[in-house]
Amino acid sequence: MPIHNSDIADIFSQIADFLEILGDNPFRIRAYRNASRTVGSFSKNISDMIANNEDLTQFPGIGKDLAGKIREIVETGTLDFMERLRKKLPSELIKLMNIAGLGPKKVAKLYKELGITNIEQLKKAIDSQKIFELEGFGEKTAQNIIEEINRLEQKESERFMISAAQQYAQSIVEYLKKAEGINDVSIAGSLRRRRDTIRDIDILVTCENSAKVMEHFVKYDEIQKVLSKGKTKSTVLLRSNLQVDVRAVPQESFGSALQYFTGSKEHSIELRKIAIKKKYKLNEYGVFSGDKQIAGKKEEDVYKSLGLPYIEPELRENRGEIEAALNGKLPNLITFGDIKGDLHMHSNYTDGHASIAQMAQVAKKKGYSYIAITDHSQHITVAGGLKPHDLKKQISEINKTSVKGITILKGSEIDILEDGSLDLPDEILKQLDVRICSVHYKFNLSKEKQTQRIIKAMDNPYFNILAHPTGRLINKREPYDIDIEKIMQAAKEKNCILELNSFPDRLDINDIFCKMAKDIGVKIAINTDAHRPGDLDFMHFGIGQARRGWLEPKDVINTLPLAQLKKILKR
Ligand code: DGT
Ligand code: CA
Ligand code: ZN
Repeated sequence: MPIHNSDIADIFSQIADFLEILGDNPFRIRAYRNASRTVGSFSKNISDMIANNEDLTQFPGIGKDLAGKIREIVETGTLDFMERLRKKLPSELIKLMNIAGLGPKKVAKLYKELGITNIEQLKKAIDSQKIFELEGFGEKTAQNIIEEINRLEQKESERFMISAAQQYAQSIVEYLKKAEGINDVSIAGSLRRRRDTIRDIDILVTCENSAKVMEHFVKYDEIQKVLSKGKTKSTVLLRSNLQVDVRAVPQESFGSALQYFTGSKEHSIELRKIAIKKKYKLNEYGVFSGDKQIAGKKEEDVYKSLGLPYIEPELRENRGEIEAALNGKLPNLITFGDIKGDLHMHSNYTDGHASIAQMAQVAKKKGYSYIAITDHSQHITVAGGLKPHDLKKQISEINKTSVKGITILKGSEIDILEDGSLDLPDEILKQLDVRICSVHYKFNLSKEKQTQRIIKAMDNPYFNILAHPTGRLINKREPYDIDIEKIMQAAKEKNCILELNSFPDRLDINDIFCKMAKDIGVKIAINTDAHRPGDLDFMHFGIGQARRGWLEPKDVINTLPLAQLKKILKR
């Protein structure tokens, strides 16, 4: 495994930190800090020099002892001395050093003078004001520590919706592209895998001079705080509290770095097992046979070298994709281009903000050949739900409206009432092309009752699509208690469809349930539930999630041409 100069520098600086906490001799501590600096600013690749048997002691600042330690790091990837020091310290204590503003000196003081080894004890010491007894700990430091602890704790729990993360990431990508000497800029991590929520944004770049790119990055004007800035990696906190990591990687390692930092970790671990079987080494720098890099520049080649076809990022969750790849059974994932129409949207007849014709025009520009207008039914008064009489008016307006090149289907989003009946009489339901049915109240029924309520609704022959089937609102509301598998089985038997609602705070059903639906054989409609023309763009989030759920065009009804779609909607 190639060890970079910065890895060696990190180990020496880690040792200095440990020694400092342990109260070691200041000269020794300084020697390790200097060594870290010397190695970090070295212009040649030390791993290569050692491979060529060059004598390191010919360089200023590197004595025999240090040269020996460097050799040990290059050969083993770590240093026994560091590992031994690490064992002497409580592991929680090492975490304390992650609190920005608490360097090793301060952590050492807390440990030695107050016996503090973890965050809980640190909080107590601040509450009881005991911390002020220590030299160098004033009101301001305490304030900073508290803020930083809160931020770290919040960060553990808080995940951003993909829509927000995507927007922030996109503008940072644009900004990074303006840096001098920049080559590639790519999003990695959970955002590239299109997860519904994102903890932090990972971005990779290749460039001529990474220090300059980092300099440029930390000047981005949305930044609240620069958490760390190095030559090849920087981490910042945006004003929105979203954390962004940018890493510069060598061009010849770009593909493997992209693979590694796209993850998921579980997927990469499985890949590494395959590499080991082939007697290769796989890491973020490349695929290696002995010391020779056999792949790494391109992501495709990383997979190829392991005997695998390319695996799309959305599938990389270790949910069977590697086995499928080995057996030539990867799904032919759906793309936005497969979508022929959107079957769930609202107009200004209810809580939407645009006219029927406006929605149709924007949909037409997306290349769709049909849409369905599905305004709410009467029960949901807060959304201005339509009484049969109003819906009839809408039906006749749709009959009269024509937008060239796109068919407007007559639909409704009908409440499923508590007893499992539908909120509109059959007499009007039968005049519609598409009926979307949803649960909008009484979320707290027992699992059995809620499941029965929905299954009973499907007995109505006009029931087409179960909208946002679990009712979750990301970060706001848990799904209601239902037996989703039973509902899917019922839907399959009765030729009903489940929706994948693409609204970013819903993304309902989720990726796991998409795959379950596919396995059960129940069809999906990927809809936006747009309330304004711009919302029609949410289709991309739905597509990302559908891909995470292994969906193919044939699993999704709104990939069908209109005539075939109509047949399916007839049940
Ligand atoms: P997130 O940020 O929680 O939404 O999810 P990710 O997947 O973006 O996770 P993150 O940001 O912690 O790390 C980004 C990627 O880096 C992750 O998907 C895989 C890779 N990675 C991070 N830590 C490890 C590790 O310990 N082992 C391996 N193999 N990969 C890792
Ligand atoms: Ca991440
Ligand atoms: Zn709706």
